[in-house]
Amino acid sequence: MTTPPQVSIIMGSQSDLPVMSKAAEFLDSIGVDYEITIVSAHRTPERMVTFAKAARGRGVKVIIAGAGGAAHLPGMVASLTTLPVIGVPVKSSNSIDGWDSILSILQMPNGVPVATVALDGAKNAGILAAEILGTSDEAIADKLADFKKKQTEKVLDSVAQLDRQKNGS
Ligand code: RP5
Repeated sequence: MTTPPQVSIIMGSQSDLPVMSKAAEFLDSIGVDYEITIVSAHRTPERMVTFAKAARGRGVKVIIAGAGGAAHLPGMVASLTTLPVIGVPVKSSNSIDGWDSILSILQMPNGVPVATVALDGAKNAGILAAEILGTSDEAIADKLADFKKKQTEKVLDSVAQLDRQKNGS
């Protein structure tokens, strides 16, 4: 029997995939299984309801939901499940300047939180999803610690390189 994916990545349209694939790439990089699909709040509302109601029972632990423009998907999914929902505002072709999707996802009313990352910030959504899983999974927490250590080292390498250039060595 295969283990169900712990992270579900959903997006409002195929056109969101270039942004949302960054969440998938991060989860791949640390070996966290996920599913990825399209669920549109406006064009497939019944699919959205079915997805959100079934996710917890299928073993999903965290939902990452991305959408652009009038971005109802993350909030509507959050209203239908007790799973944590991480929202990714997408600067889509129908966005005015991205603020429409940011505010649609960020400004949820009391009672229905969506953990909103930056505009097009799907990589951070992947990291946050892994951090949530890492609270009860030491192996994932260790991989996240390694990821953070490496990104710190990368910056320190750049600092050392700049210092060498400045000193002409
Ligand atoms: C939203 O409308 C989607 O999430 C997407 O960001 C945006 C544009 O969708 P398409 O017209 O490209 O399918 O629902």
